[in-house]
Amino acid sequence: MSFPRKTHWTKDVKPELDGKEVVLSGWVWDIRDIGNIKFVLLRDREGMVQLTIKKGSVPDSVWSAVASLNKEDAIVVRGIVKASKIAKAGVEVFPSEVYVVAKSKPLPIDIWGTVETDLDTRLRFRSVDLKRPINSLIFRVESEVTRAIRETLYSHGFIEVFTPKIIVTSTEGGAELFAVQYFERVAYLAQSPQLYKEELTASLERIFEIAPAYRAEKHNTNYHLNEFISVDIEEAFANYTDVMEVLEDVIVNVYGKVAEAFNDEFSKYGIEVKVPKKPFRKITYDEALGILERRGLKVNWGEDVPKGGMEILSEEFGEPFFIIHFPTDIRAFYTKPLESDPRISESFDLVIDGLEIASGSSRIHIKEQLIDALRKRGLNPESFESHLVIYDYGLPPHAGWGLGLYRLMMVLLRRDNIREVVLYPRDRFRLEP
Ligand code: AMO
Repeated sequence: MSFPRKTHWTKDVKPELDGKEVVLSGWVWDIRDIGNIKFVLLRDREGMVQLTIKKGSVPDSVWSAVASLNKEDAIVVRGIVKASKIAKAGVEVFPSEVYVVAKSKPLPIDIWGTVETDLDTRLRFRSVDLKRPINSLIFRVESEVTRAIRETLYSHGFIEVFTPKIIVTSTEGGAELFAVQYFERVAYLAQSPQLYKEELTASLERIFEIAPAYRAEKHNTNYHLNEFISVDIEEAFANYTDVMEVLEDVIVNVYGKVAEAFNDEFSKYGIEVKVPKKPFRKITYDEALGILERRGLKVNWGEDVPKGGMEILSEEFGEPFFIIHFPTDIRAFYTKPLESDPRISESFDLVIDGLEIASGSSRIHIKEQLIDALRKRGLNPESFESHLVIYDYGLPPHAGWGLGLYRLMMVLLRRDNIREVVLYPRDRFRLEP
C-alpha cells in the first residue's frame, strides 16, 4: 500500500497551523465514538493529537477505515489542522485520508492503565512496553544524554574513537571475562577500553568512547548488568583533578540539557531534574570512612566503600560528590599512587544518590612502575607485552575515567532498577529478547 510520508510530529501540530494540511503517522491510542462523530487519539514518538472524524464530512472510505480501527493499529493520516477550544492540546486534525498500514491484536500488557505491569513481563514484550509514553521517554532522554556528553567532550577537545570489543587480555584484572571462540583460539569480550584508550593518548591525546563493556560477574543487583554502555575518556598531559573537572562539566551539561528539553514533559510524571552546581564536593577515602564510622558503619581501611556506605554519604551531602584517594591496592593496576604516599592513589569515584556513577584516576605512565604494579597484583607482565611496549615511545602522563551510562540514567530519572533504563538488558538470567 502506498501512503504519504509524515510531515509533522504530533507535538508540532500547534494552533498556529490552523487551516494547514499535515500528514501524521503513528498508532491508535484511544477511540471515542459518539454516533456520527469519532475521536481518535493518535500517538507517535513525540506525543499525541486528536483526530476528529465526522460522518458525512469525510469520504465513506475514511469513515469505514476509522470504524474498523483497533487500539494500536498503525495509521497514516492526511488532514487539516483546526485550532480548537475543546480539544486538550488546543488543536485537532480533520482527516481527509486515512491509511491503516498495520493492524494490532490486543496487547499482551496494559500500556494505558495507571498500574505498571511487572518488570519481567514488560521486558519480555519490550517493544510493546515502549508504546507506553513514560517508558519510551526514558530512551528519548538517553539519546539527549549521549548528545550532551558528546557535545561537552568535543568542547573540551576530545575526539570519539572506537576500540575492539574482542580482545586477548583482561584490562581490569580479576576473572570476570566472557570467553568467545575466535577461530582456533580463545578470546574475550572487553571489560573496558582501558588499555587502548591509554595507548591512544600517545597520539590522539584526548579521546572518548561510548561503547558496550562486558563483565561476567554473577551479581544479581539492581545496578549491575553483564553488558553495559561505558562512557570512557582519556586525556594526555593531564592528571586526575583535570579529568574530574571534565566529568563535572559532563554531568552539569547532561542535567542542564535534559532539564531544558524535557522538564515540561517530566512534570506529567512527577519527575524533576535539578541541575547540580560545580564544583562538586570532594572527600577523601579516609574522610568517608570517618563519616561512616560516626554514622555507625565500620569500614576497615583497605576495603571498598560498600553500597550502603555510599547511600549514607549521599544522605549527608545530597548533591553529587567525589570520593578521592582510594587505597592503591584496591584500584586497578594502572592507577597511579600518590607521590607523597604510595599507599593511596590519585583516584576518584563520582557518587550520585548513593550510586557509583563513574571512576577514574591518573595512570602510571612509566613502564617499570607498571610492571611492578602488575606483579603486585599477581598478574603476569608477559601477558601485557603488546601494551607495555608502548611505554617505550613517549607515552605522556595521562588520566581518565569511565562512566556507566545506565547508572547515570537511573539517578537522572530516579529509577530503582537499571533494567528499566536499558532497552534489552543482559543479566545473569536474561539473554532474550
Ligand atoms: P569501573 O570498573 O569502575 O572502571 O567501571 C566504570 C563505571 O562503569 C559502571 N559499571 C557498571 N554498570 C553496570 N553494570 C556493571 N556491571 C558495571 N560495572 C561498572 C559504573 C562504574 O563507575 N577502566 C575503569 C575506568 C577508568 O578508570 O577509566 C573502569 O572500568 O558506573
